[in-house]
Amino acid sequence: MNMKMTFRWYGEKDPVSLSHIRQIPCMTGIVSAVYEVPVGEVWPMEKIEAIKSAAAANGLEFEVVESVPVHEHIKLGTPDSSRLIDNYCENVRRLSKAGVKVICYNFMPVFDWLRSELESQLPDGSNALAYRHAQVLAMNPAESELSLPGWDESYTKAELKGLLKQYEDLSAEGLWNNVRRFLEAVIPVAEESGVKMAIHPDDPPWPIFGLPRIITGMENLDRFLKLVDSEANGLTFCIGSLGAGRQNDLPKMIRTIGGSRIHFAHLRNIKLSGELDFEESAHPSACGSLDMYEVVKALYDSGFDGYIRPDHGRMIWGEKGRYGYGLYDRALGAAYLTGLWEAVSKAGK
Ligand SMILES: [Mn+2]
Repeated sequence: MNMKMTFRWYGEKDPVSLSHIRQIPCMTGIVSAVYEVPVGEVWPMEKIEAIKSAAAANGLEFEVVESVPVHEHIKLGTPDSSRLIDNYCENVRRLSKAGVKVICYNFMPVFDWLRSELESQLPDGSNALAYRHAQVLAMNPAESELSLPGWDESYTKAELKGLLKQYEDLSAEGLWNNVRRFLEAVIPVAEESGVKMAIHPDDPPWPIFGLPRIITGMENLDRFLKLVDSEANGLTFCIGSLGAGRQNDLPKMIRTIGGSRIHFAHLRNIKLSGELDFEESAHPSACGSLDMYEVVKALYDSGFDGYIRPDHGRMIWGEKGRYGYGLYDRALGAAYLTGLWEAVSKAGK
């Protein structure tokens, strides 16, 4: 079985260069996206090809996209969503033409992943992202200045308020209906194109700011996979997201779902500090609350042959950069995960 180790790259503006990424041992490729096109529009082929060429010039593949964002109107199911879903399908076709095999996306209303602190100090002097529920409850989502990598920043405050208002009438069941409509259109195109769709779980896996969240745990993942029962309808198994929910037994979930529906794994560790509080930690099991060995073993035993990437890292050694997406700690994470995979796969022979 062939796991491929990959690394997220935010394009030419990313302070982490491809020439540095290629020096991480056993790195096979990058995970990236076209960032300059507004959400909902079709990505120009030359922009997709440019990422591929830049990666190839550094000996790296570009087989995983994270993300092709889903327009809010698709999640809301507004009348123009059919046109937006058509555009989404066209992006799947174009990415397939450029050799992309897996597309990661999420279905979280308005806000992507959420943390309350961007530079939480750890005892060793490094800093990391943290989520403290009491701080989140105190935030006003329409006024907050918080911004995290990957968020759609194109909304003005007034538009954001309008969007939050539109969501007031959408229940969790409404969101389920809209994700089913999305899958029923996109998955057949993915099948034809040889692309695997891999939804990212909600992070954290519970509702925030009164907005519904549904990709949260075993029962809902099972329901999601059955909406369109195809290998092309799969998961990004992000353990830092799912693992924040104490009820989620990650190795058991991986074994239940099976490797054929997990196309991409985000492997990082978190330290649970309260019922709904956690901070991000270094990747090794000893540094956080998640058993990374058992997760990797469950992936291996389930026949997983997709892509793995280290996920958010701490900021260490004085590095400045995108929160969670510096070079050094993610590179340490990649090396650790490569070692775990080697150990598990050699023991499994
Ligand atoms: Mn993730």
